[in-house]
Amino acid sequence: MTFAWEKAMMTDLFGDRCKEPLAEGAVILRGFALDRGLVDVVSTIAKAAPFRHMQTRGGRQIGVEMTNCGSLGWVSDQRGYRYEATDPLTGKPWPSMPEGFGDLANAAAGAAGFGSFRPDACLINRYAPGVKMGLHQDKDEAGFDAPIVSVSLGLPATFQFGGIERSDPVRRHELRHGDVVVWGGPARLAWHGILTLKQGEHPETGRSRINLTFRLAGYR
Ligand code: MD3
Ligand code: FE
Repeated sequence: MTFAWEKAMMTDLFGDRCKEPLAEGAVILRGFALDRGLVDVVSTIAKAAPFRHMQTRGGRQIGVEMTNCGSLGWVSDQRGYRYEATDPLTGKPWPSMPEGFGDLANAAAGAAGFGSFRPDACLINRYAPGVKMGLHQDKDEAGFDAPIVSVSLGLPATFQFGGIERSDPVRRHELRHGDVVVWGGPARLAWHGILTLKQGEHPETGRSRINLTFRLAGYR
């Protein structure tokens, strides 16, 4: 539970020097997710809903390994992309959203200047060295009013961030362990991707990068 006064204090206490504006509606909160034990929580979730390579509509395997928590999870298979309440691998509901995850996403949205954010979906992506995520837009959600909050853990990655048009120029930013990015308003439908992950080893995640993406995927 986060009280309104707590949220206001956290918003103030997270210094402006840790905030890097990317574009209108998009800001990096450097180190916002440090020291919250998130990697251990991801391990617990992955015991119930293992990381897996999903398939694309065209029958190809996605290089990033994925799982989800929350009432909705992002899935991809030969029928396409969508959100589902059930994990197709286990036939069970996705693990529930840990309170610490929801509170972190809400606090990050607040620090970025957005109002109350209670995501129903957390997609968990795992990248091994050599894996990338090509430029795309996130358009599988029921609405685009809410922001998206993303949390980077483990090995650093180069994030590509463009504009609303596929042909808009793209800028690169390094995302490191503990960084949080909040995307909303005019940035919500921006094209984005992750360049091929470089080799490396991180004390908390080993030879991998983990990204948590919090979304309001269903209808309110
Ligand atoms: C900008 N994930 O899962 S997070 C994705 O690091 C995804 O795993 C990347 O793109 C990753 O869809 C990037 C940063 C991110 C997430 C959503 C966005 C940036 C965004 C939505 C709109 C604009
Ligand atoms: Fe995306």
